This record gives sequence, structure tokens and C-alpha cells, in this order.
Amino acid sequence: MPTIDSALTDVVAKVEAGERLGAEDGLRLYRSRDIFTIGRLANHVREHLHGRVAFYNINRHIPYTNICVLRCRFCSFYRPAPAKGAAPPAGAYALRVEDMVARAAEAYACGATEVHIVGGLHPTLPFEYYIDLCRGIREACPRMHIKAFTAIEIIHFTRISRPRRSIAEMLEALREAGLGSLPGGGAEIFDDRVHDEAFRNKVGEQGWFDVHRVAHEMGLFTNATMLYGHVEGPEERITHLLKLRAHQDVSLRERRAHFNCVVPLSFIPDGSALAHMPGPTGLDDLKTLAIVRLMFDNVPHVKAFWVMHSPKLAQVSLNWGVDDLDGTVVHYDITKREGGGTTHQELTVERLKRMILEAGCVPVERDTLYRRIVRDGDDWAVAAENERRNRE
Ligand code: V47
Repeated sequence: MPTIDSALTDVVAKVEAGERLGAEDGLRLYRSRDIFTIGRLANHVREHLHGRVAFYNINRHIPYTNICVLRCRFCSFYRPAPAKGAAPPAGAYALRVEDMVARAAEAYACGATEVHIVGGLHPTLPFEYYIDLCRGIREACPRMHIKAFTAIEIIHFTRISRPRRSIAEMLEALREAGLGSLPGGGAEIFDDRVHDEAFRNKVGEQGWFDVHRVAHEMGLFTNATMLYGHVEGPEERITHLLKLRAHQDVSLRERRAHFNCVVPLSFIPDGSALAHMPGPTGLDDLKTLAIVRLMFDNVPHVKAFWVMHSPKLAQVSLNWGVDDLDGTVVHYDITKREGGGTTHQELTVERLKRMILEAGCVPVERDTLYRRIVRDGDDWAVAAENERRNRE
């Protein structure tokens, strides 16, 4: 009964045989309108890896500043750095370490296992600020995982530190202060034309990969992202994914850590210099999430960050290759949902579980490193099963 787009016959055969897909396969998937076959294939891979399990975590995203020396055209979050002596622009903020720690402690008291911290490239915050931030959170919230700072922030810190530190020295200093892993942000699209049009001045491909390579060499796990739906096309998306996949191959073979998940980020144009662009449609989102699952035979998890995909589409994607929804989030400042809205963007655990159950999946709370969490009242622990597996 199900008719398969004949252009996908070879791709179907490859996926069924567990063979790696190439660039042409990825492009065929993008060109196809057979969203059901694409979904079935991605779901096949997802089920092979995770059965019906769908992960979520209890976390809090806390940005420390929206002041940024860059002016990326896709970004609606940044406020320009004020000229020396001038007042900061409306809506600009830079939180004190004490305030950041207080926010993290509040999340910790509510059972959060992870804090996700990123921010703009602030012109004057000293390198010590970032160390104090990690140390302060580590002291106030000893068991909370600190996932913080995109590759571009790490490079910024190396430039402002005195004496200037290498990437490895910077990551070591942050790890010593409490950093647990790096989020995947800032990758955008690895392509010179796209970079010039949308993220000029931002650290490019080389810098992003340098940071993730060094992190993996040191044993720090990281994530990888792709920001899609702006000035790039399917070819550039597939090339981006293949570059990430090649990096992961080497990390798995030669380094002590690797990418835990790929997070495709659906561009939200509102409020940015690209506000005239339409942004991706729902079908493009669903197809992209599925194609990401299909292209990565070497990354365990694909995350639909519900803030950018909307909870409804993220839920549907659980049957289109996705196995992780990120978490409770609570406040999100970098993008607001289509049509604006506030920074209060929260899903309760009950809602996350309901979304997952209604999609026919089994909700599993995870920590940042995808170990299962078991809860007993207000207390939580990493499930023994994972600890045993890690030791083996
Ligand atoms: O680096 C910026 C992107 C990223 C927009 O690693 C935008 O687990 C859409 O990386 N529309 C930050 N996206 C978010 C991020 C992330 C989120 C959740 C989980 C993880 C993880 C990482 O957001 C930025 C940039 O790529 N972004 N502006 C926009 N208008």
C-alpha cells in the first residue's frame, strides 16, 4: 500500500541495510515530498538506537548577557555594546555573578540537573567573570551539571584572558572551576557564502571545530547544532552535516569524548535583521529533523529543541527520528516563539511526559550526558544501570 517516491528507493535500501548515506542521498531526501517514507526511515533508525524511549531533562537556560560586540543578521537577542561612557541600549543586561548563581540555585532547589549558560560576547566582562560564574554555581549547586559557553564564547575568552590562554588552557581552567560540557551553539552553517551573508565577523568553521576538537581530546562532551532556514539551501545544510559527521568519526576513533547529540535549530526571523524572511515551514522542520537522524550514523541523539520548533512540532518529530526534547527550560531569551511573546518559555515535567506518551513513546528523564535519572521525592540519582554500563 505505501507507495515510495521512486527517487528514494536506493536510500531506503541503504537505510535498511544499515549503510551510511552520502551527500547525494541527503539531497534526494530533501528534494522528495514523500514525508511519510522519510519519517518511516528516520523512525526505523531511531527505534534501532533507542526503541520507544524519548528523553527529556529538568534544566534551566540562563543567559548572562545579551550585550554583544558582534551584529549577526540572524540574531534578535543581541544588544550592541555601548560606546565608552554611553548608557547601555534599552533592554541590555549583564548579570552579576551573584545573580547568576542565585538563579542557578533556584533551579537546583526545584530539581534541575542541568544549567545551560550562554551569552553575547561582552566587551568588558573580564575572563575571571566566567571562572567565578562556574565556581559559584559549582559551590552552590554541587551536583548540577554546568553546560555552558558556545565555541565562539570560548574563543572570545581566550582573546580577553591575560596572559592570553590557548583553547586547551581555557577549557581546562573552566573545567577546573566546574564546567561539565559545551552546548552546540554557534555552528550555524559551515559555508563561506552563508557565513558572509548572515554571520560575518563571527568565528567561522575552523574556530568552531578547533574548540570542539580540543574539548573532545580533553574528554569534555559537546553537542552540535545547525541553524537552518535562512540564507542557506539544502546543499549547504547537507555539507554542514557531513562536516560534523566527519569530525565525529575522528572523535570516536581518536579522542576521549564526542558529540552527544545534534540539535537542528529552526530559524526564527522575528526581530532580526532577516525579519523579512519567512523562516522554515513545519514540513521543512520535520524533514530536516528526520534527515539529520538519517545522515548521522555516529551520533546517538537528535534533539528537537521545542522552544524553536514549538512543542507541537517537537512532539510530532518523536516519530520522525527525534529521541530528545531538551527540557523544562523555564526562560529563554535568544529567540521567542513566532509572533513574539515573553522570555518565560517553560514546559513542566507533566507536559513533557504527556507530549511523549501521546506520541506513543516512553518518557525517560536523563542528565546532560544521557544517563537515566531516578527520583525519590525531592532527591534524584543517576540510575545504577548506567553507572554499571559506564564502568564496563
Ligand atoms: O548559537 C540564534 C541560534 C543558538 C536564532 O547544545 C537562533 O543542547 C533560531 O545552541 N532563530 C543558541 N535560532 C541555542 C543553542 C542550543 C539550544 C538548545 C540546546 C542546545 C544544546 C543548544 O541559537 C545560537 C544560534 O545558532 N539562534 N538566533 C534565531 N533567530
